[in-house]
Amino acid sequence: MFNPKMEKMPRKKLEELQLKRLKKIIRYAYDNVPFYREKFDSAGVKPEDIKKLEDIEKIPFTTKDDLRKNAPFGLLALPMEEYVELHASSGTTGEPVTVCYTRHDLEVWAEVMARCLAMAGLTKKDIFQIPIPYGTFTGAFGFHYGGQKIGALIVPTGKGDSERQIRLMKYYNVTFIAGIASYAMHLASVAKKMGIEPSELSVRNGIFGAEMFTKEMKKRIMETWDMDVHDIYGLTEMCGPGVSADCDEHDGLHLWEDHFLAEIIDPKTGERLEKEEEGELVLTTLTKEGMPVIRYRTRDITFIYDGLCNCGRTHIKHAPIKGRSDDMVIVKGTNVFPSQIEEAIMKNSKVGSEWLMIIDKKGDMDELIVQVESKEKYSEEEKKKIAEELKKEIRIITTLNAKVEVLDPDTLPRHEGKAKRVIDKRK
Ligand code: DLL
Repeated sequence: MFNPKMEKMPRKKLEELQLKRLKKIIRYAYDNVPFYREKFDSAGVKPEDIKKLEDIEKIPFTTKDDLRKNAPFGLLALPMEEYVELHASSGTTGEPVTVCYTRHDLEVWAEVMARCLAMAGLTKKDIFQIPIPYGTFTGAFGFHYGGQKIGALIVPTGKGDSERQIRLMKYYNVTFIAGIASYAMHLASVAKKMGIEPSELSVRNGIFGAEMFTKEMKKRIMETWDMDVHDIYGLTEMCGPGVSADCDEHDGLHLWEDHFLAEIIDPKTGERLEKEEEGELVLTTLTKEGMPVIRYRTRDITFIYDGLCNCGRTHIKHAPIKGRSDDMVIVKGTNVFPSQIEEAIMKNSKVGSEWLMIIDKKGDMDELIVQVESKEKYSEEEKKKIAEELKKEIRIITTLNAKVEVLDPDTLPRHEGKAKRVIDKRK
């Protein structure tokens, strides 16, 4: 563990610390950010009304729209000269959101990232490759700062050029990689084309996130690379990657509660849900001084586990993110998450790792088309057989009758950033 004292802190002490920090951050946001003062005032709540953790429910939510309307610098709590770095969200769902960090904020980010990386097995003996663009996207810098804090040797290969990534991985005997889940599979297929078996490289651990990836995809990455795979979650609004990650139990992600306060709400009513109940994750930064974010609606769907983890860490765990509530599509009145489609198709050993779901209208009816690459080039007859198998599995998981098209390898578009899996032509 990177910080055993904090990671194993007894629950009672951890909750006392959270309450102390919550009171402080609410007061701080009220006094220093006009947006929060107005928001709290219009809801008739004052900082002194926060007496216990549950009192956070009295405070209104903050949404991505609020952050956009006040972008780029409208939510800063301190004078400009206090800030040393800026990042922005990837803008997958619209205008990017900008966040500014003070030195203290960067220090907290490095700390939570170091905890996640150590949990995934990173040590100072590792050679750690970061094949993520270094830019306004938070990914690369988060892994970089956390890796440096641990003392690993970082190989900052940055953006793109997959062949170069593989060449350098081999040349430097890289032992640990980080990145975006779908890119790990893309790198593996590039390595194979170069005549290199990914499992024969020295990479033994990987940590991936930034997009939903199912258990099935995780298993594929593990097998293809012969490495252990950890899931890491985060979002620009909180810091970037580093909010949570999974331990060696591989059953849920520990969320660093000394820095983030988590709630799960019903996305429709906004009401607070109990542990084990699935809903939208709402997060509050407890220690951010540059740009505190209070009761932020992440749109990410998950649930919080009840009970403590066998690994000894006391911080709560949440289930792997099922998807974003805005990723959910309604097809013929049925709610479908891309993760359900991925779960259904990745079970089939003949399909590759690239896939796409397209929703269209056929007359008045919705039509769900799933395109998926096969692992190898198959005959038309064989492809039809695979399509039938996939169709059956999709029906079991979603109840929907999809049209499945099995395509040859390397036909679907590749992504160096987050994968785009859904095209809704009805919009
Ligand atoms: O994607 C931060 C990040 C970089 C996390 C690298 C992990 C690794 P944003 O661009 O602001 O930040 O996007 C945040 O990505 O609200 C989720 O919807 C999604 N996301 C992030 N991690 C995961 C994950 C980065 N492990 C948005 N599983 C979040 C599923 C994830 N979705």
